Amino acid sequence: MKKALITGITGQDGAYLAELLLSKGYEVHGIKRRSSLFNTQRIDHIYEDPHEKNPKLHLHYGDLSDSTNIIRIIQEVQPDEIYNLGAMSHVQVSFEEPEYTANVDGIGTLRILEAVRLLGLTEKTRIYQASTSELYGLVQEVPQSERTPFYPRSPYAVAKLYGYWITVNYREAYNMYAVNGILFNHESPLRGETFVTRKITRAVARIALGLQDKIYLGNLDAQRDWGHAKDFVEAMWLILQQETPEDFVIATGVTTRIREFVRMAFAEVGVELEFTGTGVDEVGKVLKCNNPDYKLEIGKEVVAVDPRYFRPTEVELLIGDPTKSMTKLGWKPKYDLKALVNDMVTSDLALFKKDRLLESSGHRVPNYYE
Ligand code: NDP
Ligand code: GDR
Repeated sequence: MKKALITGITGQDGAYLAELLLSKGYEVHGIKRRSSLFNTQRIDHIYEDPHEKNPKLHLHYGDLSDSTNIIRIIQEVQPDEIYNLGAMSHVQVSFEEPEYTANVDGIGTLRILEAVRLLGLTEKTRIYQASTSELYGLVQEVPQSERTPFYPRSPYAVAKLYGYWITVNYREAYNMYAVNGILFNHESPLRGETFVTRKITRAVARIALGLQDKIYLGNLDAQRDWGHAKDFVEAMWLILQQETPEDFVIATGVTTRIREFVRMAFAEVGVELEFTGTGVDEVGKVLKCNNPDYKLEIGKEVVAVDPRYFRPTEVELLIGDPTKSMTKLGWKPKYDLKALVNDMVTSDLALFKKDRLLESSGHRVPNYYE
């Protein structure tokens, strides 16, 4: 039985990857951070009582900023595969926490590689580094492939640039199976609530159910190549199963503006939007409401722009070229953007119908604004 260690197992990708590896018969170990409240909601459904015989999923307390902790866990687990998914992953927050981001996303990667080397596991342990399309930053060429030059545009992307190159360097210097998956944006019902897609699908569900009036967003013109996280974790696994270690771009090859994602999400609840105005004065209003369950007034303003969500430096256009992963890995996504949006809105509607029920029976349900 193969053993895998996942950093960031409590995050979106960690949860889907853990599920995938368990289904393939792996023993899965994950690193979770200590927090003052339970933080394992995304994996609770696959976590067994540790007192049961032979559990297949094991959790270890740890942090990518703590090298002794990382060394100890890797020594104990002796993993065949490490998926380094742990990171301060929010681009805008990285402008507010640049040093922490560099430590965890940049040096954290070095800590994993160096632990494997120091423990004499270079031949046994394969390492996957969660690299990102944010490395491309300011557009150099489109579509972006494994050969496109990098131009990072945020402290997050600069930290990930270090993670990318230190992974390449350890592969070349020590002959390790250490590889980068350069993944374009991927989303799901498990996506963190402050990333734009989930912020939108949550708001659409809440507005349709009468729990919220409108959503405030930042740059509506940015373009992203969005896939489904379920498809993308399959690619992570494939990248570690090759004969020779190589880096791969994982993307759908289709790009869409934020505004269009908003339109598609509202369409899922039968609401047609009309956008008027430009820049900070742009608004989205209800043009038609075709679903009798959701009584939204025609002309109601449901989308507005708030400049606090603008970034000091923005990545305007991402569109990936997945040719190499499709030909060499045989990887092909099952979800297109419409199916992704449908999955997310359906899930958020179910979530907030429960909230509405609680509210209607007198319980106070908190909302989290970002
Ligand atoms: P999430 O933000 O959902 O999850 C991040 C995970 O990292 C969480 O488990 C988090 O723990 C953990 N983490 C944060 N800080 C630390 C730390 N100091 N030490 C150990 N663990 C830490 O991200 P995703 O699942 O979306 O992304 C997974 C990885 O892939 C990240 O590295 C991200 O940068 C990268 N990536 C993501 C893409 C995407 O579109 N989703 C695209 C390309 C790359 P906690 O739950 O306690 O916060
Ligand atoms: P991104 O994702 O920065 O691409 O990083 P995010 O969803 O945060 O932003 C995408 C684009 O939407 C614009 N935007 C907004 N973004 C947020 N979060 N909130 C808003 O209100 C808003 N309005 C407009 C942004 O300006 C941006 O252009 C994600 C993360 O998962 C990274 O960890 C990962 O590496 C990259 O994807 C690939």
